[in-house]
Amino acid sequence: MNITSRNFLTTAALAAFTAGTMYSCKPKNTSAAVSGDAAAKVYVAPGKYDEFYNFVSGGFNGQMMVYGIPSGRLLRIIPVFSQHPENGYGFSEETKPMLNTSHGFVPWDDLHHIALSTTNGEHDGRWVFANGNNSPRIARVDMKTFRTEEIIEIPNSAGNHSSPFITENTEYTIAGTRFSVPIQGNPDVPINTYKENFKGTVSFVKVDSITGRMNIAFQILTPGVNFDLSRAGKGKSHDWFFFSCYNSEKANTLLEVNASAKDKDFIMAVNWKKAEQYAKEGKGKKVPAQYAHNVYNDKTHTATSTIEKDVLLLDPKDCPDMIYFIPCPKSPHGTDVDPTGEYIVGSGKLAALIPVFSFTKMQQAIANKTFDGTYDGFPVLKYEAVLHGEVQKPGLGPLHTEFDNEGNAYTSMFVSSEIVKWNVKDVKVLDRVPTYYSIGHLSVMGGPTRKPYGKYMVAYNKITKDRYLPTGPELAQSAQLYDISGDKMKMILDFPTVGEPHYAEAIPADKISKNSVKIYKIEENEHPYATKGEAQTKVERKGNQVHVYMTAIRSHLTPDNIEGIKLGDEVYFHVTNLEQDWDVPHGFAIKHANNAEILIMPGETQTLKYIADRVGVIPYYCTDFCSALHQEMQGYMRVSPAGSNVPLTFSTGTNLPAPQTSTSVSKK
Ligand code: RUQ
Ligand code: CUA
Repeated sequence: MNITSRNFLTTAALAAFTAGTMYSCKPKNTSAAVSGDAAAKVYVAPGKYDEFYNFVSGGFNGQMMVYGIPSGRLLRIIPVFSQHPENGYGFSEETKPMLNTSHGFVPWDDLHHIALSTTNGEHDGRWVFANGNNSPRIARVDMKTFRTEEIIEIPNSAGNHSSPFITENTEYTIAGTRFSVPIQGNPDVPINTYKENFKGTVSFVKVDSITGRMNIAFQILTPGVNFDLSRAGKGKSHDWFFFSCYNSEKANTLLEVNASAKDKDFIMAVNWKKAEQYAKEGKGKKVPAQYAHNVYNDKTHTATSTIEKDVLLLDPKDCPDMIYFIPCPKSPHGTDVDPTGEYIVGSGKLAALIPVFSFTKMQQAIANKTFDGTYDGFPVLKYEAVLHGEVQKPGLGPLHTEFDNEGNAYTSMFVSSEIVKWNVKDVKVLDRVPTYYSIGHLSVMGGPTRKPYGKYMVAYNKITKDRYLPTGPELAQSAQLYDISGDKMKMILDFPTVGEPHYAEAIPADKISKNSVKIYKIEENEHPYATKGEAQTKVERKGNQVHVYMTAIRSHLTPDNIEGIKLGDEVYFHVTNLEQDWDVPHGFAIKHANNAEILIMPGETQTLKYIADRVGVIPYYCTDFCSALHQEMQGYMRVSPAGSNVPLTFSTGTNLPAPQTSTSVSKK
């Protein structure tokens, strides 16, 4: 390619990216895209279940959504990195620590990618990992409870985009920094000293095979590029991890031009088995770092946050034969490994073709030292020597590739708004379908595993424009479902999503549904403020803190009359839901509380904090319509002036203040 034509492609593609309005490439006739039997294929009759759970990232809403496939019905929003007033996540005293970081409480993040845990490269139905892109974090959701159980912050990282992809047996979940920054040493350097002072890292977070507990095993210091995405090897490539990187130019300004100057960037191949061994042999260095590690305990129903103080850093200079760079055309976004583990696909956002690399050839090139110079001291493998083939004229703006169970690949094309199906072996294009519009990620059922289920594929689109009824300037993003069981891909459903979906993964329903937790056993509740029966309800004062040990059961809160609260008191309502029946949560809200409600599951205890900032009688009530007498499920708290001598009392049903006991007497 000569300079002029290369520049032309770059400029045109860039214009389309920045403006997002390259309509000449967009499919025009949207109504003709759905065939006659589409409705029957996605119809899940009322009362019937979907075939797949689909875990979808929420992007800038910071949450994870669960949809049923093929119906497209939204089943659940799982709060992960953002506070969720609907159930009190991040508002209750128990869940606030989940959002703690080394920078304090951070109630939001940008969640891009999902990784379902696997054993031998196949879904095992245990955990869902998710990345926090902005304040670098990885979260783990338990598939038994659909709750976020753990969040670990990633130090020495600035934008955790290349994450939380996992190795075949979920040995590790990884985190590659999107932004390179000054790491270690003095961080206060001029920005234009990028080339000398900025570095990247990729982190390997160990996942305990029994409990799922995460711990940063080691970080690897890398050249100051931008890491975009990554995938672990499979089968024969099991020991390797592949990271796409752009900005190998190391630009620190106007990246849309300056990070697109070179013809090729890289896929960085890391032999993580070697890295693991080097770490074990003491090749790494413990460096000071501050990061939060937050864990939710299902027995105490409470999260704790611990600030960790150091991390093991591997400098590749001390670790030979661990990292190789594979040249990859034009700012690769996705790098994806096929089910056999032999083929590695690089999707260069600005490239006019899709390169497919061979793991076998890569191993030969390493053995024979078929190098094409070095990058920052790392051997660069010769492009032609590791290339299996190139998909010619696939479309414009390739982003991500997924695989089916029949040797086919599906690549999303952002600029030309389409999905292109091609054969992995002979790299021939087989079919293409439009998406509406500007697809980002796509998800084939089981696509990243060793045994994809195929059958359906979902496109996650960035722009909806005319797809749904207008809703003012802000429109929903869209997902589109395709039937991929035949030779031709067929669109069968179009549904709006919550937030901006990036990656998603689907898993057959029965791998999860049979293990779903229905209640928390009240006798196993180890919450320090649990109240396991109405007889144990009480109100205790400790200085200006008042602890209300409250219970909820259809259809009353105990106690429902509380007096003796003083202006300025901090009142903690520890509400235990005494129900032991599936799907009977109770909610708790108190007028003017400066947070949200709490929604308490059967057998669980949750705490809402209330600052008594006004004198008066303050109502509280159950927020979840739990019974015919739900509207009666309410109570009053009396707040008196600071110096008042109204005694601390509580009652339910007696219409009298309860007799004062030693524990409930106000001590002055
Ligand atoms: S991204 S649309 Cu995964 Cu953040 Cu590709
Ligand atoms: Cu409990 Cu409504």
